[in-house]
Amino acid sequence: MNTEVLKLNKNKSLEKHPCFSKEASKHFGRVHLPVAKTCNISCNYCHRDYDCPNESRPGVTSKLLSPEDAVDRIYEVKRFFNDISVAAVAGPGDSLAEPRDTMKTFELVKKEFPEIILCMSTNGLDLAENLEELKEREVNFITVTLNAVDASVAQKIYRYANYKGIAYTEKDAAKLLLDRQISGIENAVKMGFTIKINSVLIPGINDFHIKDISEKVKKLGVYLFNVMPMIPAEKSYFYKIGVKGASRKDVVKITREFEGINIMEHCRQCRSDAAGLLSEDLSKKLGEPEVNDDAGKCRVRL
Ligand code: CLF
Ligand code: SF4
Repeated sequence: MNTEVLKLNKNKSLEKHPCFSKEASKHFGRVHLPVAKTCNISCNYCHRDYDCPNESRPGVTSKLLSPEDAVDRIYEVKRFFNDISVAAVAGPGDSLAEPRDTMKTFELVKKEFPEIILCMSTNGLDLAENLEELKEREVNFITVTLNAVDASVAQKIYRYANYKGIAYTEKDAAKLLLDRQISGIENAVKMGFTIKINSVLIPGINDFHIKDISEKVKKLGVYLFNVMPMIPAEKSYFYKIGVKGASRKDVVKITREFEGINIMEHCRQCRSDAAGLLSEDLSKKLGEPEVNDDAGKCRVRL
């Protein structure tokens, strides 16, 4: 495909992606497919009885789906709202902690719904090594949750990281995660993916550092920057030690001065099984997801 056609396709997709375009969010919906069961890191604002707060409101239970169920889920959602332009994997664990189900899901969805845009969110630890496969599966939009660009700040946010079978803790975990995240983002931009960065605003932990994150991601060629106020998850480490949540107002106060990067202002901090328009989550209309043994729990990848 020549560059012009590629550019045109990219812009066309952007115009239809409800998260990457505020205008699109008025007309088009997304469906999240909760197939990612495990996680490869430990964030201090997370508790594993809850959905991943990186892309979901904590405190809600999701049904885990198999890749085959995920296709059925799209048919089900489309019965209520047909203008679903995007299908995404966004938890409840990390999409790439065990990439097999995530990749299979993208493959099956693309086969059944070739017109649907594929999207994925990840903490970025295992991103770089999965980019080729994501490209092959035509996943054009990726979100990376990047909560710090300095290891001393990251160390306060993450407890450990499991990478290629080795468990890292403390500063080693923070350094490794940062290194993998930056290299994943850099390579993804080079390969033509459209990248959004989510940063969770954690009062007293990284609020003074959000500007540094924005400067770094600007340099990396990221398309969109989304700062999300932390919603304290009960039982999480931060909750236990009394770290307070942030508000939308706090986000606006920090981001309104930022220049040279697109700032997302319409994020809904969706559940990992969210569906429909961003403004009206259909997952509630579809009824409480049937609870299975794994419901709502994302496990650590060992
Ligand atoms: Fe889902 Fe995220 Fe893709 Fe959108 S959500 S994986 S980019 S399709 Fe959107 Fe929801 Fe905000 Fe995420 S409103 S939490 S930014
Ligand atoms: Fe962090 Fe993993 Fe929890 Fe998501 S599921 S918030 S990446 S620990």
